[in-house]
Amino acid sequence: MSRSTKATRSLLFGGGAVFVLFACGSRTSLLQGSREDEPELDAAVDAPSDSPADRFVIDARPFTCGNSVVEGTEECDLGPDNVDKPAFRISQPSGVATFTRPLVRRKSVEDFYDFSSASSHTGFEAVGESRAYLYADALSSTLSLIVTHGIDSDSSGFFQPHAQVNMDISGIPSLFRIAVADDRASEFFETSKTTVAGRWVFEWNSDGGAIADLPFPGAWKIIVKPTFIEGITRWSFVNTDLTRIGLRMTDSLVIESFDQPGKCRANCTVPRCGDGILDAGEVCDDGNVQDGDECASDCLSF
Ligand SMILES: [Ca+2]
Ligand SMILES: [Ca+2]
Ligand SMILES: [Ca+2]
Repeated sequence: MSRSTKATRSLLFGGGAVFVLFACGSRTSLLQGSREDEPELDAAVDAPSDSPADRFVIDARPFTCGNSVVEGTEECDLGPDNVDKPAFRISQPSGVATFTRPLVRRKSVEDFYDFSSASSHTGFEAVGESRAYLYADALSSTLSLIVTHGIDSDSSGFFQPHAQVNMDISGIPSLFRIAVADDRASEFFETSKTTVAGRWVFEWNSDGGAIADLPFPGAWKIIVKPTFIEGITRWSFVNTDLTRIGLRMTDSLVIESFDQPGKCRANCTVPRCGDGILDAGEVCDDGNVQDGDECASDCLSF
């Protein structure tokens, strides 16, 4: 079998589920990288013809992301090495696993936490619920982990029953600081250079705290091991789009940060700054490479 015939057959019978219909002239892009290998194919497309049927070529060859061949609109295809590698991932041993992004506000984590009346006032508190999330301060491009339990009854009117929660947080990069300990330092405190413990008892208010100065971007893996003793019946992680991801209360929460993007995503696109996806190694990505807006042109600061 000739080289060009073999190449053609691999395109024709590659097992793909996607068919591309386009006019001649697009075909060069479909064969990107193989022009030198297949002069006959290009010549057949580019040669002028008086036949109406030849002026519009319908190409119905299938292509498949994941077959290690760059075809059609694919930017890359590394076969089994295609991988999604966004900046943050959360998971639990019992099953939940999803990519996530921090909440972003233009205020310090202390101002966002807004501690008063023995409680946080972030707007994400809920009766009987413990919540965790990553928080990015757009003024300083710094990252924090926030945990809160329950709600302030004075300001919300909701009654938080008597509750007791313990959390043991490990794997914290060693330059962290406890930015907020709600209510007091004896309730949320360092137990080593990489571990923090929370021991909270509360009623009619919330409890929790914030761990600040996490490397951003960074490569780390923080594990939050909770013990819900009483008064809390739900645990969740809050996404940047304010969706709530339910967590199993008897399981630990694993929060991972990545600083090295993959070379090719699972959908055969190349991770890059400005594509609107928060890839590993990026602090932000607002879909452009311009300064002076929500994210700097290099995606490394807000
Ligand atoms: Ca492919
Ligand atoms: Ca990106
Ligand atoms: Ca921008």
